[in-house]
Amino acid sequence: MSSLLVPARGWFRAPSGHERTWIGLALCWCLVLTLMMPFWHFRGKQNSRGEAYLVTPAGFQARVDKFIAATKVGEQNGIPVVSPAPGGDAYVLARMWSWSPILKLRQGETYRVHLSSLDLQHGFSLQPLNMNFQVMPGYDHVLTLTPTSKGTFTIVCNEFCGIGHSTMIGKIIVE
Ligand SMILES: [Cu+2]
Repeated sequence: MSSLLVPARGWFRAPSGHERTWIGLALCWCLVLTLMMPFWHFRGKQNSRGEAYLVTPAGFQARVDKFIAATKVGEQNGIPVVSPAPGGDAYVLARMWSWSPILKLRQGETYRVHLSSLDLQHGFSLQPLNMNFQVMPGYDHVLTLTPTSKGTFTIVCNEFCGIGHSTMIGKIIVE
């Protein structure tokens, strides 16, 4: 019952001793993490430069269709596999609930990877590297990307986008 009652006057005791130390440490760590966000923006090699352009979903779809027609080398589970030219443009289109096409890239080459969505907001999360970018309808977000290791990388959607969200899985293959 006591939790339903107003606490007695004078209940507050200012932190002291070890409690004060721990609050101080936690506060300092909050400040360090806050400063690391802008720091990694400039220092890290894993960040987007924020290059983005306005695009209509239909316009983006048309560019992706053209890209797939020009670079298709195969198909996996009905999703086209493409091999874009090193140094050139590549496209990944998000929609409920798939990523298309599957990119086949070469290690050490640089690509301009365009990301956009046909319907609503999705999250491009490249695993196991854990690189994360927002994918918005109406925006062509360009990542300048140079794969440094070979293998198969999975793209998972990390913005909840409906009933099929957890099955929204794409792929980038680096050879
Ligand atoms: Cu999604």
